[in-house]
Amino acid sequence: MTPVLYYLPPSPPCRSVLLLAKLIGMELELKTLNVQEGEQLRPDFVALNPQHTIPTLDDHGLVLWESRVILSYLVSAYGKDESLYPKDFRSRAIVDQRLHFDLGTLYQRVVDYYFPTIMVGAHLDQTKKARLAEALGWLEAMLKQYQWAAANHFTIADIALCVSVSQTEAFGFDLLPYPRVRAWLAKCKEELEPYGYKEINQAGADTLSGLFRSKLKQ
Ligand SMILES: N[C@@H](CCC(=O)N[C@@H](CS)C(=O)NCC(=O)O)C(=O)O
Repeated sequence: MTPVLYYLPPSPPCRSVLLLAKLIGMELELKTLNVQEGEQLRPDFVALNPQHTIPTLDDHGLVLWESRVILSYLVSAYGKDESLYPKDFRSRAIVDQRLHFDLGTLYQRVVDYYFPTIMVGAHLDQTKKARLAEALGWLEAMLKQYQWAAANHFTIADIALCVSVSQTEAFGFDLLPYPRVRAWLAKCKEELEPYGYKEINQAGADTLSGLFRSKLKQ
């Protein structure tokens, strides 16, 4: 049986899972859950994932949510080799650090700055903008270490971070002060191009950005 993914195309964490599935060449049975219409609150879905977030993966009764955990699980379960999520514990620790940085800091600051406008048309908050700029500065410093975000080869940290930074770019955030981030983002786009980058990630980023801009005008 094919693993089931509950998702919505423009959702950034869902996009990272879709990109990885294409990259490792695995099938997913996609079930759309429209969180803008509250479908995630359906009792059958809450019974599966009490936190009612997408993406949620159901792999033969193993139910996982939190996109970065889904990424590492899918590489372990379905990846052809370990390079995307190295088994060596020192190498893996760096990938995990970048994934946690994305979850708790970078992507969180993207959400904090942009989502109040998307959700309720709130004005943009300059303090939150400065916090996002600070997080991008930290990523800029991290990118000095390796050729990619967490190693000298492409890993799942690049996928998660690429979704966050490309969303920031689509929202129109000024990335000029971060030359390493811009060069790395261009490399990620090239790397993921054969795996549906435009259809999966750019299209979703543009949809969310369109929503943001429409709310900004109101
Ligand atoms: N940290 C989570 C975030 C998941 C998340 O918040 N997803 C949103 C859609 S982008 C959602 O499910 N919202 C509906 C809800 O929380 O009820 C991840 O990376 O999977």
